[in-house]
Amino acid sequence: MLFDIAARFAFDGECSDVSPYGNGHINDTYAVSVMTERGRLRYILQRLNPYVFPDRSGLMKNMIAVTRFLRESVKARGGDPERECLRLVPTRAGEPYLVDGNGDVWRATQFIENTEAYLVADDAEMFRDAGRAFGEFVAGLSDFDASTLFEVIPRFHDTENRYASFSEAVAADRKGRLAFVAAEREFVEARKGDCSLIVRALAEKRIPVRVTHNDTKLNNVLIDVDTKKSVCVIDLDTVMAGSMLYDFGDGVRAGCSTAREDEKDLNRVHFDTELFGAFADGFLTGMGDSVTEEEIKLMPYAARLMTFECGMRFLTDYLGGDVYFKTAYAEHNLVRARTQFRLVEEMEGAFTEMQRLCFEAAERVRRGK
Ligand code: ADP
Ligand code: GN1
Ligand code: MG
Repeated sequence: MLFDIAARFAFDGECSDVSPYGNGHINDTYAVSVMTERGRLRYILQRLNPYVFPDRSGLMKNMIAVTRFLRESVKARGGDPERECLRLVPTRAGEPYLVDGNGDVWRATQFIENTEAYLVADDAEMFRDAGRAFGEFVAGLSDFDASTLFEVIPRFHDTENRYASFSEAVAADRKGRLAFVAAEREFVEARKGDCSLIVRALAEKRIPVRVTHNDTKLNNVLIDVDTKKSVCVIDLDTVMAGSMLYDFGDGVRAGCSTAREDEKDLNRVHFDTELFGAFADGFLTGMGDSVTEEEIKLMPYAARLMTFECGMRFLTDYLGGDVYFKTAYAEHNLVRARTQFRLVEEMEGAFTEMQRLCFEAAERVRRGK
């Protein structure tokens, strides 16, 4: 069946292997090997998650428009568009993606070789450069008209709305799991007041609406295995109108931890301020001079809030029966929620330092280092 799907894409040769690939929580991702006269070539084949993305044609329209635009941005700054931008491989029928007999949507992209998606950064330099790549991503789309993008997941980073979904899951307690999460529930409820921070700033036009990635975890940027430099931002499913604070905050959430997102031993989970300072520096460098004072001021808050939001989403999914994120065992979403809340607690303790690090990074970038 997978071979049949793969055979319908215009790959450069005969398919010799299709194997599950990567650590994404949403789509089914496979690496496809094909044999050509030049040797083995690889592609990425993905089945888009129909539960998470009810309108996959809208999603694909966004991806086509965004990759086309980004390719030109990469060329304009003298980069290599084949490595620094995803390239969709069409079907043999000439379509940009495939809809199979079950209504499933499949897409293929060129495999970007000699790169890796990291779950935890090796060091601050690697993470600084990931920040640079995510910041450049936002800057590279600054002339893209946000209003032309389809809203793939409505209110994706509307934390107030995420809180409402959490409250609904608590009230429904569909799986009888509420009894196991008293401490986590209390943690979330004590921070309800934080949820309005970014949505209000956007609504009151204190910060600009930009085209943003919205899912800037470290393993959504491919990193060159030799140079350790970030080569290509991937996972463009959630590119929508948003705030740079979403991208900065989510990047910090995912990358400033000393452990993996699903580490069970909380003694290993710490918020690393050195990594935070490096990411802030890289992100602001990548964004260039378009960033506003208000955005800079809110960056530390956004880091805390995006981490809190993600923890709340994991907890909501745990209560709802693990219907959204892929899980490997029954407590997986709860374990993930706990790591996020541990990070939030530590960020609260380190907040003044985070503010200082952000302002210093902004100052350095302003002075051109
Ligand atoms: P998900 O939405 O499920 O996270 P992604 O699009 O992020 O799906 O893909 C999952 C993983 O597959 C990535 O973390 C990365 O390891 C790998 N991957 C995706 N696209 C490519 C590509 N073009 N080249 C190499 N690896 C890729
Ligand atoms: C999901 O698709 P992936 O695995 O890169 C999720 C993000 C979460 C992240 C938590 C579309 O990202 O929002 O922050 O898991 N993507 C979607 O690890 O919901
Ligand atoms: Mg991903």
